[in-house]
Amino acid sequence: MAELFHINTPLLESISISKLVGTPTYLKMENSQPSGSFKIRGIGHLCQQLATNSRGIVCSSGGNAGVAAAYVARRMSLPATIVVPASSPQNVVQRLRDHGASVRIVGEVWDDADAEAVRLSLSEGLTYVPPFDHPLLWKGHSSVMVEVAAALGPTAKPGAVIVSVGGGGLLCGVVQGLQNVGWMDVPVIAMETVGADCFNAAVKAGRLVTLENISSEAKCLGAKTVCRQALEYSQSGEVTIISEVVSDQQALQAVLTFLDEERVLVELACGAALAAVYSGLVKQLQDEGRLPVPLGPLVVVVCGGGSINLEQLINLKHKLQGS
Ligand code: PLV
Repeated sequence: MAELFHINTPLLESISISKLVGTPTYLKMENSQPSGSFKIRGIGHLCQQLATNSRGIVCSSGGNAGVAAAYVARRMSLPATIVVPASSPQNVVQRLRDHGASVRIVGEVWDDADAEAVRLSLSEGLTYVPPFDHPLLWKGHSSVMVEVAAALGPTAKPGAVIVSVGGGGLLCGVVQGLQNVGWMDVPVIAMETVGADCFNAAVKAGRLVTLENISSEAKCLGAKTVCRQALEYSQSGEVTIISEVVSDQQALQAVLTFLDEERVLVELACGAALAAVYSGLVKQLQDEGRLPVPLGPLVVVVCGGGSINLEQLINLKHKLQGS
């Protein structure tokens, strides 16, 4: 069996969130992956399938996919080139270099960096590693739900699973994981921020929508177009996907509350998922009859993310809250 790069992360009950929401709430701590986010699950799997005889990999990323790709490439003794947009913070670029990756900074948003990564893969004969749109990524990500099912045991079933959506890779992986464990009747709450809401726009329009720009500060949710599979799952009727959008302010408040209550720092992309509980959205969905009352245990995928440190958190707070 191929070596795994990701770890089986803890599933922790949050007493404060459980109290707030009125149902036991479990945090799947993907922030504790070796690369700091869930991305290593899918990227590890994809690289093992596609890159064992490669002369090197090239990955486009808002940050976290790149760190996962650089980590995996180092473990596989492959050279890695990571292409990031100018919006990726310096500490992420430094981390990529610390993993031995060569970093190119191209364009303003992920879509620009991706075009360059595709070009490089063709011109240099490198294996292209996409951050969210590939069946091998979704298969790798699906292990997150298999672990949740094993940790909760055969008698428990979640009332809902909450995830953040950027390009939709995590969402597709979670849906496949639900399929694998026979939980297709568990609704998924898919969270985005205003200005990085390409999935919500697609769901509303009933077709893929390309955003004009990414105005959210949650740059790691900043793909302009969601992957087709995510939209197809939402239209398929096989699974209920509730698409919701929060403001950057709500995502930031969630990051701050999570830091205070759970003593874990995550980036804004992850704050979008946490805002579903902290901003009262779950309660609102129950009031609207879109989630049952009482609700079974909630599972929040704490997707993690390294695009944050104390200084950036303080800057974001100034920018978004004016304090
Ligand atoms: N981030 C991607 C895409 O960026 C990247 O390159 O790292 N939570 C965190 C912390 C993330 O970094 C991402 C994706 C997501 C959630 C959303 O995952 P997705 O793209 O699979 O929906 C532009």
